[in-house]
Amino acid sequence: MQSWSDTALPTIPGAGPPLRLYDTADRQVRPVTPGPTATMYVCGITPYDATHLGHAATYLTFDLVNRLWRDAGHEVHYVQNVTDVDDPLFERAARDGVDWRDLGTREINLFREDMSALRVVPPRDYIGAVESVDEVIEFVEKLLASGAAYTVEDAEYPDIYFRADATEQFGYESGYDRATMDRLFAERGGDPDRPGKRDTIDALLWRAARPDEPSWPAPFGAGRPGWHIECAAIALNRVGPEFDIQGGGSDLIYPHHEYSAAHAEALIAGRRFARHYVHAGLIGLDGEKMSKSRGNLVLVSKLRAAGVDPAAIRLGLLAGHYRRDRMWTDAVLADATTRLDLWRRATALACGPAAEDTVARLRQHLADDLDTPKALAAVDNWANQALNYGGRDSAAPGLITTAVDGLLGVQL
Ligand code: 5CA
Ligand code: ZN
Repeated sequence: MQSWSDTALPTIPGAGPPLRLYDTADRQVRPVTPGPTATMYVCGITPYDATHLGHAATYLTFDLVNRLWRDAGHEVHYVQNVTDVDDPLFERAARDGVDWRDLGTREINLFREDMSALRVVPPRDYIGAVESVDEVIEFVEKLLASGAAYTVEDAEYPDIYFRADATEQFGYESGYDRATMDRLFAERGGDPDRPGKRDTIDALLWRAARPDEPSWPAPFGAGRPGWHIECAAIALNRVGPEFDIQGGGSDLIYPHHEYSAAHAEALIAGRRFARHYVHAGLIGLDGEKMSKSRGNLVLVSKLRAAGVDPAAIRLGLLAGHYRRDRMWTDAVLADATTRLDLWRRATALACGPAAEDTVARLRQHLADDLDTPKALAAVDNWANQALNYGGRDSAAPGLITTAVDGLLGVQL
């Protein structure tokens, strides 16, 4: 499906150190080592409601990765999905008396507008689950043929499941013990009590057709894709095994990314699905997790409609480190607005202190596991110097404007 409008990236003089990121699977910060074309897959939205600041924070995190790679001269093959067939969509559509496809289309359009306003560099491939059903069918066939998948004995609804023990390394991505897996599997959309499963944590690959649910014909029986196989198929078919980064919020560490990796790895024996598994911390509101089910969402579109500058939203979300769970509060937005004003006043000056060193530090901090608090502080420092003590470099305000635009996506 169509992505959103592209954002032109300026060329920034100089170069920075190579990017290092924390890998959830290996539990350490280590270098990301892309080839000439860097590859990234980030889990996209389930479009039954508007983009909130938690989604935005996750996409901004990976937007920084994209910008750093481009700054380092890489081409970037960035893929993102849209889970446009799933229970929450049907439930919301039924509640509101609309067609689930229309609901999805509406929310995807709003998401595109939000991403464009936030100046998030669009993915090259933006792929809906509906568009990728054929790919999923092919994968399920192969998993059935190899014995990694099985059909439950249920004449009415012969659902297909994936054996959690199909790959030896299962569990390496999250590193969770069995008790934690059991708990999170039940909490995050799994069905441990489904009769006929060999193991309670075997995950759904193909849900046999039910009345009043959309379904697609398949050689193993009509139905619709499970969640994890959708991302496994879309990623593997576009960026292949051992792509550089699999990304998403930390709520996806288990089961979603564990099973996406396991499904794929059952098909690509011996190779790892992604080289780095990178997870953004969760954004909450005033002490509570922000989620659709709790109804405490701060929507990007609402903030925009209220006249909040998208650059201030970016700065507010980047003020905390991406891996930390953090709150969105009025104070976060007020601080971001003050900072934006500081940067704008300083870069509007005709001259300032030399900026090369600040740009070097900006690149260094970002390359160090996206240390945005330090990166923003380096720019604050330059801006305060410029405003308080002046400077004679007439190129400096322009250089800062370009670097902040290219690396942080903040337009001054
Ligand atoms: N469609 C699936 C992924 S395949 C899904 O999780 N959709 S979602 O709409 O629930 O979330 C979209 C993205 O935002 C995911 O990467 C998710 O991890 C992330 N996300 C959701 N809630 C938050 C939050 N409160 N803070 C940070 N990121 C979040
Ligand atoms: Zn996903």
